[in-house]
Amino acid sequence: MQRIPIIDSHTGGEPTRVVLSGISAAELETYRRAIICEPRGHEVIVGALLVEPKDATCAAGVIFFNNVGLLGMCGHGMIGLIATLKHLERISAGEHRVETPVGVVTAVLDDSGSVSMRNVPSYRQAKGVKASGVTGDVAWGGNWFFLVSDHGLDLTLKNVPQLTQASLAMREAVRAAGYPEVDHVELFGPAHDPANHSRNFVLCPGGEYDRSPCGTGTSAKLACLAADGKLAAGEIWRQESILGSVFEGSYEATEKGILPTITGEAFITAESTLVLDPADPFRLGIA
Ligand code: PYC
Repeated sequence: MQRIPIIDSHTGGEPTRVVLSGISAAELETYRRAIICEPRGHEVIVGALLVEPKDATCAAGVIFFNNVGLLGMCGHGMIGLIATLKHLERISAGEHRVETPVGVVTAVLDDSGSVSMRNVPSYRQAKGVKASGVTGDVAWGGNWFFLVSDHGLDLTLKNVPQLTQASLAMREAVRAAGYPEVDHVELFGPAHDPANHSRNFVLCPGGEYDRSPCGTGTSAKLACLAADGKLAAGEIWRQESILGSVFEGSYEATEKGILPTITGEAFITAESTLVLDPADPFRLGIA
């Protein structure tokens, strides 16, 4: 039997599965589906493999992954990772640097449990891109997004199948329009709670939707708002998810774009060990 210890959490409804040990970065592709997919998991889970950081000033290194591959960064996952390290008593309240494949992220863990993570530099790549009957922006927030407001769809849970289909068509069209790097689509609409500025629906690379407001997606949104002069540095943007969970975002201006800070909270849901039985035909997951 092979054993992989994990801690599960969720951030605004979106699950994170932190892999504590048992596999190396080189083995991740072999075990990625075993950790994320059925029969042990579910396509929506984002995995976070703890690795030794190259940068000695970092408390940890992490590689995020999902049902279809690796993620550059993951905002809800970073908040889940910090909550997990706190749960394990490996860190306490204060500032912690974490190395990701796309750069170092600084996370501040508050005594209350909330986490503010200063993300990698974010920027808008293109404005007013036409794709599949809509017009949107292409932006980087640690992952690549196509951000669309003029979609005419209701951002409600009962509409998830329709939102997913429409977002998949937009993704195909924006890639064909010259942005093959885009793997997330983010639709915006009016917030349901007047305390928030906007509601979103985020299609993830594997066809699932983000239950949280998406940390990298909110970073990409802040980059577009900053580029349009619609949000000043330091001003708070409250982004509501399709579930109604909220991330607070703000940014510092830099020469190349913005440095976003995203605040949210994660809750531990399980301490567990995955078991891979060599006799199990589905031990590596159902792809
Ligand atoms: O929070 O950045 C995020 C994220 C990306 C994919 C799922 N969540």
